[in-house]
Amino acid sequence: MKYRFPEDFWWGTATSATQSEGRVAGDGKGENIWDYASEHFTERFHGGVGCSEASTFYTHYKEDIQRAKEIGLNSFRTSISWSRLIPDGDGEVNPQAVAFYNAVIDELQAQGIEPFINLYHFDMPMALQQKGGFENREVVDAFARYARLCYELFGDRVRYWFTFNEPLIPAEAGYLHPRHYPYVSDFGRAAQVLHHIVLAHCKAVAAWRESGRQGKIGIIMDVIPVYPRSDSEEDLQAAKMADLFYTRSINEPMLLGHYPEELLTILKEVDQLPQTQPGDCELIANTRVDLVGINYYRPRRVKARETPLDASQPFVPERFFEEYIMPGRRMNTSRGIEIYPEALYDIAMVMKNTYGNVPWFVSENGIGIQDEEQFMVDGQVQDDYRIAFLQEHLSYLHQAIADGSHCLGYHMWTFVDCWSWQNAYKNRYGFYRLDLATQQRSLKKSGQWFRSVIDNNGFGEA
Ligand code: IFM
Repeated sequence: MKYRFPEDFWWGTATSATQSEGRVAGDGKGENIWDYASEHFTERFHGGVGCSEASTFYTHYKEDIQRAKEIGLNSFRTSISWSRLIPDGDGEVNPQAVAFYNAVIDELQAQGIEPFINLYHFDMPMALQQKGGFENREVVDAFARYARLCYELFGDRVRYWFTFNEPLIPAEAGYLHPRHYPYVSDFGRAAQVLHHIVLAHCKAVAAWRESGRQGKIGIIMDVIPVYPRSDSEEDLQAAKMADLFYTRSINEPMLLGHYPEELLTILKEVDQLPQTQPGDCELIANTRVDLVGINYYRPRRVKARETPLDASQPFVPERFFEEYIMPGRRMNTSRGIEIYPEALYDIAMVMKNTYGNVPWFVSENGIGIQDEEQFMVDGQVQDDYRIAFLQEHLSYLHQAIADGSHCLGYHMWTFVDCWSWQNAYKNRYGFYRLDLATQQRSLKKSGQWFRSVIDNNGFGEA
């Protein structure tokens, strides 16, 4: 076998509550920002399709977990919906949610699949958003209470916990470059939200440690590695700034225990520092995770700005760089993003050399394709492009492991085609095709291929 992976490698998939569960009348779930936005900002979703139409995991979890077993997954990540468990975010617990998550966890375990459970995947309860969401420091404590409750209810069986998925995104997409509710565009507010998310993470980690339970606590980071157009001083500086604002700003507090000094200096100069309280820095400095998930989809290519942004305009990090469209780049045209598997090796080396070779795994990687039904032959999507994508990414990951990076697994986004935050069901990512009209699932060719990879713990002729 050309690419054989370490013993006990995690082969799995990832999804999230809002993107997969769906809602059922009388389920006791409270509204979150996505339920609200789906109803009030329909035009922001592809085809006007909101999250209530997510792929019915709430009612089909048993069959879906059986399917996961059939393709051999040994681990499966999803999230708990905060507003399903605690409808107003900080009050009474919804017993139906407790029963549902218990059933999911028990079923995964019965099938020999390790549940990886994340606490926050972009889904602020609406009642707390009305109080300011993560802009309001009180919500940090509400999150810590929610985390503690999850550990008490499910921590006897769940051994792998994650506090946040892509913690930069709720700040960036909600408050800077508006794609998520509340659709704000204000760097200072985004910085405040980000700081409170960092604190919420720290408090949830502390609550886990205090629980004294066996298991690991981690975080799932979204990494978009930055590449400069050239080796010129100006392009290198542009890349440094993009990396500082969009990667190091969150990776360093979460993984190294402090914000980058250069970032704080710039934010002070442009008068955009968030409000902090005594003790915040110590809390961040004293928090460490056991495990890191890395979501990787695409690189970011930048160059020095050719058209300066007016300094009198509201501050945005793009003041220091602009996107570089590299000639000949390989694109996934459905999503309009570059395909660059080599970056997975580069990320793995950063995990090894910058982040102390902390144990990590690929927690998301995948390819969203539009109109996949065009590749259907005899009822099966022949997604050879997805197999090629997997092969390429896994081969770079394999090399990185051989070169000493402490990677423990690979989770594909996603299992059954699920709802996306803006694109709804436009681009499909799953190993299983979802027929939206009937909710039927059918295995794609890539799912069959992944099964063979798991069976052999690797792939390729030697
Ligand atoms: O759907 C998202 C997921 O929620 C977070 N990471 C990227 C995925 C694909 O766009």
